[in-house]
Amino acid sequence: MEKRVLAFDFGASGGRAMCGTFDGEKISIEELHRFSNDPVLVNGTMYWDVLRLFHEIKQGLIRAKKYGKIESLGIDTWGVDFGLVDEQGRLLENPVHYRDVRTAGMIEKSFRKIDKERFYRITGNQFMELNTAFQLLSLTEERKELLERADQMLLMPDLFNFFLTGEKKAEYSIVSTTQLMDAKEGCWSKEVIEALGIPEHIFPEIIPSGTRVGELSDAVCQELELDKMDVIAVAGHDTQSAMISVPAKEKDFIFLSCGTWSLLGTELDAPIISEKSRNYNITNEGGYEKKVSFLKNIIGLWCIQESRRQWMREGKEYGFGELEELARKAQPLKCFIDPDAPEFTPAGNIPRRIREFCQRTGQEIPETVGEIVRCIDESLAMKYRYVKEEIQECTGKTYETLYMVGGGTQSRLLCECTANACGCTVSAGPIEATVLGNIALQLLAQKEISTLEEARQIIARSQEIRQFEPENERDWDEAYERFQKVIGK
Ligand code: LRH
Repeated sequence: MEKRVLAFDFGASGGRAMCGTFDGEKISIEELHRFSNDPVLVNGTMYWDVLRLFHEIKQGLIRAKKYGKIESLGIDTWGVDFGLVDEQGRLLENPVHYRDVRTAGMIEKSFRKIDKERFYRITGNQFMELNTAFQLLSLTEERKELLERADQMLLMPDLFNFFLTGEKKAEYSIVSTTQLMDAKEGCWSKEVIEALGIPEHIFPEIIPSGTRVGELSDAVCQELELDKMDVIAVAGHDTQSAMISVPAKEKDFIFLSCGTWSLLGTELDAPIISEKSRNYNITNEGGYEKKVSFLKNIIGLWCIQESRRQWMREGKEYGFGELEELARKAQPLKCFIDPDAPEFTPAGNIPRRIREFCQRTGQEIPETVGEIVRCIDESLAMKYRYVKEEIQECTGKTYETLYMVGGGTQSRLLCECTANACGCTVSAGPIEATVLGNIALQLLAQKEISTLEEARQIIARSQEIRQFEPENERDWDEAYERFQKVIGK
């Protein structure tokens, strides 16, 4: 008997409703609804348009009616962002975008309240201004009255689950992106929360990834004329849903989840929290069965996405395929950026910032569109090598194959550059890693699939996986020396 479930996957620039059908062997997916996610800048604050996004969930539910019985639905989103609701469950204001400037300087401020080393030792998280901890810290400074009115803080997937079911819970994987979780205990860290002056009562009960939150509320069912349906807290954090889809058979592997962000790391049974991992600013994030992703957040295809928007603002429209063609024609290994340099995080004129970066670091300046895109792809690949080496140093292991999953694997050029830079085999796919992981977690929750290993095998059978072998290693090794200088190492 075929089983059908619905996966809603929200990224920073768009979302989709997908129907997953499991026939016992493979999962097939069909896109029911696709929509953009457009942050809205109002009076200097960048918000997520959360009600519009909820409207899009409803459209997905309506479109899924054509299938008849659907077993459940699951929602995954980007990490760290949240909405605050009052006791009646009313949203107090629109969730604010993690790229908003309100967190500027908050990391340094937090170190006056809690010792940096202790902060890392408890949470095991990479320090990034966008983390929930620093967003909430900025509220304690600037918007105390808002926090006073808040009953619960609901992270994005939890907020949507609440809108659908009325249940206020915090799913484990998304909680692990906040920098407010005790990484070893898997609970909210009282010590960190108190030190930062955040009211403790706003943090909901944590539930494991892949558990049932509840069912669609009467109000939603009536409005949309739907039958009741289970809502499963999948891995609410998209990266952790994607992790389910890594087609590795070996226990120790290195993965790269590749979308707007690049998340590169390995899977562990327990967190690594050491001086080395703190110095390298590597994060421990939690997933299904409390597995730990020991990884680094790297600015990913964001630089290409935002450059494309810039060219559009200048009246020139390019498809991603076209950008790749132009990049292929450009001279290889000409110049590099540090994709994680602070100037590349905010939206705006990325091509100009890239030129400025190259000029400042005494390199040749990329002029054409193709040169810019090539510079981004090659710099990302070099950064992957750099982070892979850091991870290896921390775990004391070496990895022969790098498993790339997610939308970024559609770029052959990026896959090739990654194999060349890292000097190892790249296994690329599935493209739809997050959606397939979301679906598999629902099937696991319903006991249609028994284990994570089985889920990984089913997914590997369900979508194409390609292999890339390194080439021109000598040129890339030489260029890596230059790259390291450019990033100041
Ligand atoms: C990727 C991601 C990443 C970070 C960022 C904010 O989509 O979830 O892991 O948390 O978004």
